[in-house]
Amino acid sequence: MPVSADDILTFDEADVMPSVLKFTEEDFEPAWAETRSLLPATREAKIEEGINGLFSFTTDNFPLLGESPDVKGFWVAEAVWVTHSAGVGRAMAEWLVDGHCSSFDLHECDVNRFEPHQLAPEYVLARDCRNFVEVYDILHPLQPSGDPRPLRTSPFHVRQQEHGAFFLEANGWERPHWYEANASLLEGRSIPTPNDWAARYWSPVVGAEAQATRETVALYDMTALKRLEVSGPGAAAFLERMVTGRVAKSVGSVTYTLLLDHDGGIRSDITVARLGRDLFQVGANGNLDLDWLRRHLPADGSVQARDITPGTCCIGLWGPLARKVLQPLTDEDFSNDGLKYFRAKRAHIGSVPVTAMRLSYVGELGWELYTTADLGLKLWDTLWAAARPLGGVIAGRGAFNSLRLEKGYRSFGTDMTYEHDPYEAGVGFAVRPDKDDFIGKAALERRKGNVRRRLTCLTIDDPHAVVLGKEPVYDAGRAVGYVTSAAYGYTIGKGIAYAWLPAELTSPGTPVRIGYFDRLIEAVVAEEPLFDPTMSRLRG
Ligand code: THG
Repeated sequence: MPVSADDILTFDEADVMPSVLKFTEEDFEPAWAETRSLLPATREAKIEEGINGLFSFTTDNFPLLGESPDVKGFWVAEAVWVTHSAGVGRAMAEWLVDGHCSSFDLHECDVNRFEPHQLAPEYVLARDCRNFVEVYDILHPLQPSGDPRPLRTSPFHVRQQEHGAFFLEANGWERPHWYEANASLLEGRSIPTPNDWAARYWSPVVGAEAQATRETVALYDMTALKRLEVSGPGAAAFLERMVTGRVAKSVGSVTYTLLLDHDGGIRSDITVARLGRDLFQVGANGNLDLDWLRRHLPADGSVQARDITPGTCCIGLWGPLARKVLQPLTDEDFSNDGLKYFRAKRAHIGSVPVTAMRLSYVGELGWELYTTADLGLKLWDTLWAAARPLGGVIAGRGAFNSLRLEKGYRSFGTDMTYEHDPYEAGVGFAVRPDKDDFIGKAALERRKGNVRRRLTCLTIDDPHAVVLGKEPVYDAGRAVGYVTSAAYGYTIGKGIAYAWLPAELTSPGTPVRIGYFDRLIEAVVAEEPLFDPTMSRLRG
């Protein structure tokens, strides 16, 4: 019986408490009848006193914590269940007193995390009602949340449907996980089948798409990647103060760098592209990155930050044949010297103006190609017409995830969070301790020599023993850490699991076990990255 937050009674109106409504016998009757049939002992019982208690549900089952974006100094701690209340109390106390919470990662609870569509009353009602039904179910980690869908569609959506895309949802976006039309790629390949649970929301086509990316070239829909624009005469100095790296470099530079909190914990890993003297494009992880930047904007109005994700789109064109596909479509020079690794420039691809950035989360030669949404389909069709005759493919997120784990690229929110610092997480290379002050610098200097746990690469020999993330890791029967992300590596021919482990267990060759349902899976610490450690693929 959903009750909208606006309709909750005040103390004055309520008989007992605002969260307790009147017991209505007719609503309880069906459940009571089932109870009596299941538990004979209750058949003689009667209800002496009934209450109708409110539960608070949110669209993602996490509470709403933090400072209002509109009213400075107005703090929220709502939708907190009794089971979480003590932890939330501690977290809020730390946050209010210290300005950040060092005990727990709160990014999933932050009241500012939502995308605009997630605040629509219809969306809230539909998702919350479903969450009420599923709250105690065992859900597969990839199980999509159902209606309302589809919500956000990239300009490529119609083509993706034509290719038999199996869609999952990412931040409201429909994103292909694999394409049924690629089933023909399976010929001549043997893709190992995972165990039953891991084989849900999976197809052997995922493996074929991953291998094909490394063999030829693939188009990936990267539209769901959060894009922010930071601009204005103060933009360069502002960003320098916010990030761990140097980003006020030449126009055309792209930098992989980190946002830290004041305690040195990782708030996000981002890419910063300088597209003009006073214009930067930030590849981010979510709405909280925009919120964090906005909270720190100089008061004089010399910098603006806005979300440009809606209204734009992105295709990742990656693989050894990427240059053969792209160069004939443009007058701009896309040779190795014409656009170096981690450089950006504007170009026309056929009739479509793009911003091209030479980087790749899948670890292959190629570019992220950004354009406005209206021209997205034209860009897709132009690239596809050029890629197809060369044996190119379109590929989905399943392949993407496997390839990025082979390359050892971390994913914020899964592999690393506010609870971890860059040295522990293996992204210390993105910190420039010699640069001027930035948020988190002092705290990080204190933490640097004190790495007691590490994000560690494990491999699994048994090809059927694919794990999914969040499983415990055991050393000699003792739980010592947990898996963050995992996938089968279709190039290296082994299972991959990244895990947080005590530093003393992180030397390559160390055997550990991963708890998976009632089993223990043998795994071993591996040297990373597992694929192309010399970067010959990316820099060639
Ligand atoms: N593309 C863009 N922005 C992004 C992502 C992206 N922002 C969010 C998220 N993804 C950031 N994650 C990464 C992770 C790794 C890399 C890029 C973005 C990467 N790393 C090189 C490496 O470690 O070898 C960087 C080397 C260097 O610093 O020169 O490419 O997918 N636009």
